[in-house]
Amino acid sequence: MIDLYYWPTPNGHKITIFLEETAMPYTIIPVDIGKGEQFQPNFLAISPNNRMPAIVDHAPMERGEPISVFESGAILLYLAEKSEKFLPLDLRGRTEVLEWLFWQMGGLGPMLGQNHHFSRYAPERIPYAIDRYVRETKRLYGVLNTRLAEREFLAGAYSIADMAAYPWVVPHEAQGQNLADFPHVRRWFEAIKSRPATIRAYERGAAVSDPAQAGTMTEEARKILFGQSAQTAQPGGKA
Ligand SMILES: N[C@@H](CCC(=O)N[C@@H](CS)C(=O)NCC(=O)O)C(=O)O
Repeated sequence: MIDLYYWPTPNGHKITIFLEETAMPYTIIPVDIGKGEQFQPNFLAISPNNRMPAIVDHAPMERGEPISVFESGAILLYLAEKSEKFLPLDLRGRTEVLEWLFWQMGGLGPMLGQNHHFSRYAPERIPYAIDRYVRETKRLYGVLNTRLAEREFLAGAYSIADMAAYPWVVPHEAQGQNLADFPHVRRWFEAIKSRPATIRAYERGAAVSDPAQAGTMTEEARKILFGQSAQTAQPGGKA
């Protein structure tokens, strides 16, 4: 019913976690971003920002033509509304989940992404950039820790906000973070990690690409991922 355009990165894992939790039937369509498959015209037609994840729902609630969705936050929201799961229906509960969902989309994800870039992938070591993003990561982990000090999950019951944030905390060591400094994050992290759906989601990812390769990058992948320009997202365009 759902085609998931996917590669096992933090943003990809968010969606398999949701789909495994809800047991919605889905088919993974691998998009090997290190090989440039995100520039294929059929993918750009549904994801014009040349980023995965994206989905196509072949059985939308209103019936009719399939609906495609790009951006992991929009996908989680779409799937939560469709399944009526992991997003409260009441105004206050829903608003809280959306706050933390958007906090992840605008803060935790992009900042930790820059941390990964400068700590792991940049061809030269730039201490200022590493320090800036490791510090910002620490600040965001602090926000998460304070939020989780008095509640089990980010907003009410386990929700799409937690599913969005969790995969970004998985590589905490590579981000220069020690969970011993953030005990409430650690408790939350271990609880989500041990959920059967999370385990299945990461197994699905491992079947698509060997997790031992995560964090390594070929020269070809480096050029494709870090050499993009205004022309890159044109159909047929490449870095
Ligand atoms: N804001 C987007 C970010 C998605 C994103 O950055 N995806 C990366 C992998 S984690 C990607 O597809 N990169 C391909 C590229 O850079 O060309 C979301 O939340 O879906």
